[in-house]
Amino acid sequence: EDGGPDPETYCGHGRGGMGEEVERKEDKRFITGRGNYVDDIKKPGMLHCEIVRSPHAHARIENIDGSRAEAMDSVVAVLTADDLLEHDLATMPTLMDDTQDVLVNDKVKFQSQEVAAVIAEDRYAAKDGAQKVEVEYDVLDPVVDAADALEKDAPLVRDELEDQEDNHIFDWDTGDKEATDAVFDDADVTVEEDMLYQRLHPAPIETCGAVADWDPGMDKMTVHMTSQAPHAHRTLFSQVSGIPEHKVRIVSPDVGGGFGNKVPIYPGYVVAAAASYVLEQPVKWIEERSENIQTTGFARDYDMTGELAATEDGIIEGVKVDVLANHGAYNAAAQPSKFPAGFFNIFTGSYDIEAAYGSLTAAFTNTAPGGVAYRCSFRVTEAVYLIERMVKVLADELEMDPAEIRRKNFIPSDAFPYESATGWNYDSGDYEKALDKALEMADYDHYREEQQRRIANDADKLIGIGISSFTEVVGAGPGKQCDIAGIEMFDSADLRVNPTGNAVLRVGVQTQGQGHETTFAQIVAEELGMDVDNITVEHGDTDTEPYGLGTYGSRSTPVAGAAAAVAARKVRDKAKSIAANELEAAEEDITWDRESGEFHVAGAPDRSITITEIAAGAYMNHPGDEEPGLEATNYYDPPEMTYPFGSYIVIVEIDRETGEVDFEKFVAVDDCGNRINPMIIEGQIHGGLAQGIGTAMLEKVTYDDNGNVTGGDFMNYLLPTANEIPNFETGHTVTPSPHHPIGAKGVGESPTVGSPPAIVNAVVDAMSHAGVSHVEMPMTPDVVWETLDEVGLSR
Ligand code: PCD
Repeated sequence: EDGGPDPETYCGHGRGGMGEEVERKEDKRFITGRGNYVDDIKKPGMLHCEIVRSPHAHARIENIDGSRAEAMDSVVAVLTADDLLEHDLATMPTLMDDTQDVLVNDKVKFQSQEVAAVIAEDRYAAKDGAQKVEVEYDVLDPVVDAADALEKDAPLVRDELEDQEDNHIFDWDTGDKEATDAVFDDADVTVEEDMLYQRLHPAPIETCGAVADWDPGMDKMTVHMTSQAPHAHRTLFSQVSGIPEHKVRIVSPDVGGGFGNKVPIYPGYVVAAAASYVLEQPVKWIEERSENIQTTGFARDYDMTGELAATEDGIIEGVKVDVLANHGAYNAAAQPSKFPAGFFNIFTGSYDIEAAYGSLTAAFTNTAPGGVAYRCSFRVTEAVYLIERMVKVLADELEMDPAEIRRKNFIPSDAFPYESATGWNYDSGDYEKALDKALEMADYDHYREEQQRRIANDADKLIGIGISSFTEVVGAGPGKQCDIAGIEMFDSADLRVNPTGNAVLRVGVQTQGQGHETTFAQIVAEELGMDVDNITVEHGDTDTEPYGLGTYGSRSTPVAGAAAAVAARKVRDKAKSIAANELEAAEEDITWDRESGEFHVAGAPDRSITITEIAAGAYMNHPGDEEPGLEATNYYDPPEMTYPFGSYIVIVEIDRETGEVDFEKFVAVDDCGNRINPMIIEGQIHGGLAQGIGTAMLEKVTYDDNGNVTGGDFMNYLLPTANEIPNFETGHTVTPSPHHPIGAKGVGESPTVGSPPAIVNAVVDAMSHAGVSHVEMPMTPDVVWETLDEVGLSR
């Protein structure tokens, strides 16, 4: 009756349940301009906050003079670290146990760091005021590169920390070094490649912002803010401010994209709250684009060396990786506490590899803090890039077809649940099936022939074919393994059915565009036999929603989605007893029919009752031995994570004269287990592939030697536009998660995780006959042309 992971049970039944392409409920307000974002919040007497930022990457503050700003008519206050110190708000904890200045107290550690704040009656005055704040700096030599930062005489970024004598943050390792070394010693073949996963920025359309409103009458702080994790932020806010948690309300209204950027707490939020507390008026802080790129959580910046050991016929026996991670000026990477390198140790990927060893060193530099999980379940993206690139390097070394070598090494579909060499428990997978489907969709053999033909004819345009057969790990908890700042990563759902037969589902996760108002309603529709239009999904208000850890790491479906299904089943159980009462039958004799969504007396299908009639019964004629009402709550701690996977095939054409790369074909086959809404999934894939293309072809946050951000705006940090995005051909296979109540896995991040190696593999593939083994991202035309030129392929 419970459906469980068996995909055959689900078919939506015309009520908008599982698997139906229900139109997104939230789009009505989005496309009619009725969205409600933080900057839409306007409160009576609201003031505006502008942050004064350091032009230097590394400098001691000698003096701050705010008098010229304070003298302006509409400027209400100028705040510095001294003012915050009075309220014990000058620093805040990061999500990785470090302490970050809210406003710089002594030493600036990265360009554009927060130095002072100007509060004014309108935004223009605040901006004008900020320009009038005079700060004297004693400029110091910065260090921006992680390798340089670990040199002996490097400038010390964190001299305020006791016992910190260099820029080293931590060393981490995983796997069995000895066993892996032994495999490498005996191997027929070994390959090695250096690759940088460059610094990226998540760059959501909506920047970060907050409206803080301290109510001295209620002793209550309400903060509307751009949050991917409202409850976790409430707990942290309470800890930082000392305001008891039940007197803090975080509201995350509509969020214009998160992508991991809205998981950390930023100084701007705290400044707005502090200002509202001191001035007893609401204070709004909204970031500009360049402030968002230059100061809020960046992603990646992993400098990796990968190695594979294999037999002559291409069986991979061992993998090794060494990483140098640039964490910026603070350790604020926002990983689950016990995972300093996130889930990077999934780097054995989709392959059954005997031995694996990984090591990593993290360093402080004079750059913005970060290392957030940008469309990435905590460093999975870096791990997938590493292994999928290395498999291509090995295939070239052995002159084997990259599809063939993958097939040889896949974890076989009957080996699940599978434990990897670094200790991950994969729930389910059928990697060969997804690859076969992608090969067919891509017309692989044809393009291989075409590639050879072009080489033979010395054609002006080369063909390259890239494959990535990735596996992800998404859906953190389990609580025993995963926590954020000590709070276990469970999630929650609270379902209340009204007397008239419709329902409200409240969840602890927070949508940022993913369509939860639709898909979560579909889960309930499926499990209760209710029409999807009769279910409203609420999120993002800590005063009303059950506690949850928020949306990132593609965890909403695996964790809160499971909670929603379990809550609905609890309601269904209670509904049975009401049905028995209404139908004057014994409860044991009541069965629920998934297809009709009705409850009936076993053996007498005509004696049936709908969930709407039951809802009325629950309030108007409840059975004597039950409480009135019809509702249930579930806090779901997943037994394991889920492991979505897929195979992507990218076919590029490279112009030997200009180095320009054109996408000839882009095939993406995904498997996220049972699918709730195929149309929403398709949208997720399209968006994520676009971000993968940005990663591979265009995006990089760059710094000069003085620590100036040279890629800190959209003129220099290039996002892909419709012009750069090809037509995607998507496909899917369905391998349900055996432990998820509805057999679903996450999918939101798969395309961004899986596509960059496929794209790089394609570009390399076009030139590998001439000896190219790697091209660094972003593969702009100049980078590609230089590579062509080095191997004598340029025109
Ligand atoms: N689904 C379905 N089915 C399945 C799965 C899934 O249907 N099987 C769907 C759901 O329900 C939703 C979606 O799809 O609606 C997604 O999901 P998931 O995978 O679970 O995820 P989530 O949690 O919800 O979300 C998250 C993600 C992330 S993570 C990111 S980045 C991104 C993505 O999501 N972001 C975003 N996507 C998106 N979209 C949009 N529009 N926006 C945004 O912002 Mo991180 O970690 O944060 O970095």
